[in-house]
Amino acid sequence: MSERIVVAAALVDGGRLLAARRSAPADLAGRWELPGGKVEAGESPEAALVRELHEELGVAAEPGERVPGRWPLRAPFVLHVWTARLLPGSAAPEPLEDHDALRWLAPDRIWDVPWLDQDVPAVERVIAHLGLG
Ligand code: 9L3
Ligand code: MG
Repeated sequence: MSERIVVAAALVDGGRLLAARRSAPADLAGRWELPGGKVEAGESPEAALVRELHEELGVAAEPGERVPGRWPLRAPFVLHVWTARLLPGSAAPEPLEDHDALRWLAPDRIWDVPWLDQDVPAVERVIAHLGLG
């Protein structure tokens, strides 16, 4: 079976990382993630990231670079992470679908929230990659 990529954003603003609390599905609800979703057929990962951030958070964002690494999710999905920033004039993020809370986490607060198990190693890599903390 071929792998399917789920893209997630390390969205950073003023040195703080955005975390989103999932409201669905039930087994993931209440846990925090880097927001994003599945890359659709014929779509680039960067385009998927921009689309997902617009759909889920109502923001206009710009992808930066890929954070090295790949983290297995439920097969056939694999998590890839990209840095991202809000474009000037973007709306502030709001939890429009799949989330019920958002937090901008300062480096010393990043482990205050219960991240999804699969996101923990990705967040560790984000911190190292961005030199947060
Ligand atoms: N997932 C895990 N960590 C993340 C994201 C964005 C997604 N940071 C998992 C949750 C779902 C699957 O990937 O099982 C697809 O994500 P979505 O399309 O429901 O956001
Ligand atoms: Mg999603």
